Amino acid sequence: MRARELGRRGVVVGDRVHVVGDVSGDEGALARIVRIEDRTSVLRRSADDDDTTVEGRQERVIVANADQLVIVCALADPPPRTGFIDRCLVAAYDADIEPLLCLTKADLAKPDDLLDYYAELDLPHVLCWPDRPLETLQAALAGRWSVLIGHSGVGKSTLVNRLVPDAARAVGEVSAIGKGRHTSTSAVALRLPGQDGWIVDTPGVRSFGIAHVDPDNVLHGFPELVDATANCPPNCDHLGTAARPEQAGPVSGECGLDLLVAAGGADPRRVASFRRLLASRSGTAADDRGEEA
Ligand SMILES: Nc1nc2c(ncn2[C@@H]2O[C@H](COP(=O)(O)OP(=O)(O)OP(=O)(O)O)[C@@H](O)[C@H]2O)c(=O)[nH]1
Ligand SMILES: [Mg+2]
Ligand SMILES: [Zn+2]
Repeated sequence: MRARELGRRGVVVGDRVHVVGDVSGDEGALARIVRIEDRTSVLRRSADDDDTTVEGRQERVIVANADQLVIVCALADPPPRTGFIDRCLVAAYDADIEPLLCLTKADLAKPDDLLDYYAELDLPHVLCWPDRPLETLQAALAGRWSVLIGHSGVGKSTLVNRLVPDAARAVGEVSAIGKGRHTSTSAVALRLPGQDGWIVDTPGVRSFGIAHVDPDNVLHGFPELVDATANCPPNCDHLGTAARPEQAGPVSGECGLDLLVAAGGADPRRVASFRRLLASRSGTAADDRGEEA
């Protein structure tokens, strides 16, 4: 239990803490958390994108001290959503946590389209089949603190049960409309057997709000686009001429991202995704929250 001297500081999964009292772990043993170590990283998500609303400002710490964000995405059932993955990438780079794209249900669909979307990004990925060994994933997890994030029903707990055979995480069904049933309700950290690493299973999330991310840092979730913004006019909003509202005033030059796309140097879908995020971030459009349909 928490000691009174912690005050209002919250303890989250991944925190390293000092404990006093009966630390035997026996039934009925009682120990108190008296101190929380400084965190090396904090992965957050906000309820909404817009930091001008109460909901938007409400942010949750998902996990502390993680060094890898495993974005778990099913290739089908539920279908992959690049908007959601892009948001996770923004949050990962913002928190200085390395992303890993983990594609599950490889028995149901091919990954080619999805991987094509990330072709210009140096994003590591692993493919998982239900009936093949998880060697590649295991190698990527070895020695690290990894947190699994993904929509409900993508197979996070299924993976955890295979990686940690005595984890006994409940596994749910995906309904006919392709949505999971939010089987897992709390985050749990588990030690990987035979490896010096930990894995955190989390409940499925519907959307990944990024109101807590500084607008200037949203671009870091799109590392392949960063260089091109050196060609932008001063104070460019990167929204591009097409999206610019009438009242925004005169445009002194073209956004470097438009020039990059025109030159064939970037996937226009990634640029569009970046711009949708910027727009919803500023509260001007809330149509893409990376949610399931
Ligand atoms: N075909 C197929 N089905 C899978 C695979 N992995 C998981 N499933 C199924 O997908 C469903 C959801 O799996 P879960 O592990 O509960 O998903 P989750 O991501 O933990 O879901 P929440 O806890 O709700 O967030 C279950 O019926 C699994 O059997 C896979 O590789 N292939
Ligand atoms: Mg689960
Ligand atoms: Zn620009």
